[in-house]
Amino acid sequence: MDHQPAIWNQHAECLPREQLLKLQLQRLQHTLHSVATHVPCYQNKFKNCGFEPENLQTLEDLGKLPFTTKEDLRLNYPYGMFAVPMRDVVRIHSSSGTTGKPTVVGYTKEDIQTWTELVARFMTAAGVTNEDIVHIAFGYGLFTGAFGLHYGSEAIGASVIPMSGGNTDKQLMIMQDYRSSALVCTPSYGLTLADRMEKQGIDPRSLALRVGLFGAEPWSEQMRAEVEQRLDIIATDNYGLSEIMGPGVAGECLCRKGMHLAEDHFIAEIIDPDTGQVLPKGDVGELVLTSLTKQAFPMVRYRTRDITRIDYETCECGRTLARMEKTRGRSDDMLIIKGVNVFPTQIEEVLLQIEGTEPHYQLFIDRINNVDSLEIQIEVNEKIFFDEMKQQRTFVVEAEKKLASVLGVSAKVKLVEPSTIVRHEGKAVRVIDRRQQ
Ligand code: DLL
Repeated sequence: MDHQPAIWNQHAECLPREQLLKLQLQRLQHTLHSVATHVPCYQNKFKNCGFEPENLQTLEDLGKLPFTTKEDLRLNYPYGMFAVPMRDVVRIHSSSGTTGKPTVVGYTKEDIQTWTELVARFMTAAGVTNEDIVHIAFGYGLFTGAFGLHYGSEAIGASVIPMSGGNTDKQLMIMQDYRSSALVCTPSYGLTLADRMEKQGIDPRSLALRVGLFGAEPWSEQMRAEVEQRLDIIATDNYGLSEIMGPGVAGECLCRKGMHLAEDHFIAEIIDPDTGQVLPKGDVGELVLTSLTKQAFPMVRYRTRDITRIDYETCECGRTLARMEKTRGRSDDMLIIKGVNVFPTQIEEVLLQIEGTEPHYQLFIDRINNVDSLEIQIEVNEKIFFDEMKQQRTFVVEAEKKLASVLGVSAKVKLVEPSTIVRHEGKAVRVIDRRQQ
């Protein structure tokens, strides 16, 4: 490594493992007490397996507790999983749920401080300093991406440009004029910016941009190489999910050999997604996370559905925190389209509300000029299919509007004749993902 950046919190990020495990156990006991006292969902879960927080003597005992899933969050919508009264909650964010209702998460003042600290950590690890001008091109709103990186940047003392998403030409103008040096967005939006720059004849070397902090969607090493070459930057990866906090759960240092997990705030387990068994260290499986310091929305053994592997070797950068590999997919059917989480079941629900559609549909996902596109082919009844063009058009526009409002991402609707979507004997093949990450 030719460049050794500062460490944001040397003590926490380089703790000897023995001390880290001790700290995890203390914090875990505290978290279990909190949820057992304040969250009925956990009270029931613990009662059903005869568990009392006092019984937890070692970190391994955590493996005896039941998992928490998105379904639990759905059943307790909106605030049922909160462990503090609303007067202590200072922020609410949310992300897509498996059905119509989103997942709602909350933060206390201290939770926001922890979040800020953890984002500042991985941004520092990626080389961001108070000299940087951080250009945030995530959408500000219920999504955790923009606010998370915003607070982290401010804590570092960098100058933040809260640009928000979209409006690519304006992004480029600001990037040129304001001399943005660190770019924050999804990797695919990074490539969209590169495309537009090429079209406008902007030479990336004429910009001040030097580093990119990309996250919120899966991307490959090939894609990283392309982003780096076309934007003339160093591209780093960071991972998180709303249920656990948002960005800040894990992030790469400049060695870029996996994302350092904030293990002093979360316990990571890898399980076999089919059996739920905890797998030995170093195996590939589904990541399960338990929060250790969160107050408003603690999570015990949350199934992230992300498939990965964890490396416990100390990194060349000196951090002792374990590193998670780039995710290798999901153990459920969630899709990430333009950085937005989409479940096929959400689409099904919308279609069920539209008269004239059959319960047969297929999603085609492509990446055209580095932008994800979603086409939904829907079987409709004969009447609609053979309707006048104008009526058909109205139908399509209505369906697209409804889908966009529920999914948070636009989709092109194509109507197909009854019985044209291939029927499979086993599971229906609903998703044809033609993107190459
Ligand atoms: O995407 C939080 C985030 C924002 C992370 C900005 C990083 C940067 P959700 O919208 O709840 O939260 O989506 C979480 O996105 O379970 C993964 O499947 C996927 N994901 C997030 N980061 C990465 C990444 C935010 N670096 C879901 N690589 C997660 C691959 C990622 N997948």
